Amino acid sequence: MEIRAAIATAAKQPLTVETVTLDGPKAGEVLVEIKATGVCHTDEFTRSGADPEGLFPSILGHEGAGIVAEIGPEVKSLKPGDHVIPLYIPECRQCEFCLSGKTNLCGAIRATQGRGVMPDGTSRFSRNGAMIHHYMGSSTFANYTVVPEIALAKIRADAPFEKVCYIGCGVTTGIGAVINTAKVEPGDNVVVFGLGGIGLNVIQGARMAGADLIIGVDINPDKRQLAEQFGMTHFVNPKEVEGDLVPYLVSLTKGGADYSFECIGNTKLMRQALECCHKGWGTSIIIGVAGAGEEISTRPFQLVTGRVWKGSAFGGAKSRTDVPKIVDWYMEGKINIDDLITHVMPLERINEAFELMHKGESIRSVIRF
Ligand code: NAD
Ligand code: AHE
Ligand code: ZN
Repeated sequence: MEIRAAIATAAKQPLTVETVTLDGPKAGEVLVEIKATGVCHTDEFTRSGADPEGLFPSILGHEGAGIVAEIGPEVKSLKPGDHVIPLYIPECRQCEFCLSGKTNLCGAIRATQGRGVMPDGTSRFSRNGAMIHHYMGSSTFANYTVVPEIALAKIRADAPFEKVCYIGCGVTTGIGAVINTAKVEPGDNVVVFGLGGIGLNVIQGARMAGADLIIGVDINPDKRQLAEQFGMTHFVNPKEVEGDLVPYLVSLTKGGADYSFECIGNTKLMRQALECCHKGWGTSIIIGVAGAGEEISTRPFQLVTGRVWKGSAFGGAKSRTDVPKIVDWYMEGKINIDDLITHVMPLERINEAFELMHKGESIRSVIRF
């Protein structure tokens, strides 16, 4: 079939919205009509050329929601008409990772996903006969996409696509990092580096968990008001701090954070996020994605003296199991998504979403098909 998609033709180039050929679903695959998709900083990370796994040409986007249009052979858990959210971390419930109970990183199709193809090693997307890569197993910057059955969460039919698409990455990543990865408890002090589409959800999760101090760190003072609305108790602009940021944060938390979260992708800030943690137990969660070749460092003494470095992908959420529950939380008014979606636009204007992100003027831009 002919579809409309935004193509990342080469690193650093604007996306081009074109007609693309999409082959139908093969065994274990599902054709999804995408109704809405958010634009996450990770899409920009890959578009920029910083992603060591970045492939071109490709159809980016991994924060979508839509309707099952057709199922391939052997698909059992979904039928046409079901409402779904594509999952860049699937949940096969059979692999070593899923069965371990220790991680949400399903290993069933990660290798082919990283090569920009479906599990059988081929792509469903092409243009003038030339193959276009899939992205993160999702490719939601298109009005139709093909996704493996194990990478789709079935959600309730009354949930609005242009809101719950954000659960496909940012909401789950931020809230999940607090609840699943850090396991923040009432009274904990939390420091959040980066108050964008992820960091504000970390703040929302920290408030839900009953954190005491919720300190937000960002160089953009315009992020302050929304962060306070979501539960931030103190705002720190590093540009306004005299001297080093780390001792300032340790002093503000009276000894160091119980938990810190890096939601930017800056390795220098990852170090600061670790070192502002409390001696003996403070844990720092890396959420931000850093570019090819970048490495983190600290004095080993920081770990010897009890600080802990952890990472979190998709908020540690078991995707097919947890995403429908988070959609329920939204529908029951337990979490706020609406105020984080600052811009809605058609696919043809998708490059504006990246410009708004760069100017620091958006939290989430959503493409509505
Ligand atoms: P965003 O652009 O919405 O937000 C980034 C924020 O960081 C902005 O508010 C910006 O002002 C702030 N910032 C930038 N440089 C800073 C600095 N030097 N000091 C303090 N603040 C600074 O991005 P996002 O969509 O929230 O994504 C954040 C990061 O999380 C990205 O690296 C993204 O790739 C990553 N991410 C990871 C996962 C995961 O599962 N681990 C999921 C989604 C996104
Ligand atoms: N391809 C990059 C890593 C990108 C990355 O870390 N992705 C996160 C999700 S970001 C969503 O916005 C993730 O879940 N990673 C787990 C995984 O298996 O990819 C690189 O550095 O190679
Ligand atoms: Zn994302």
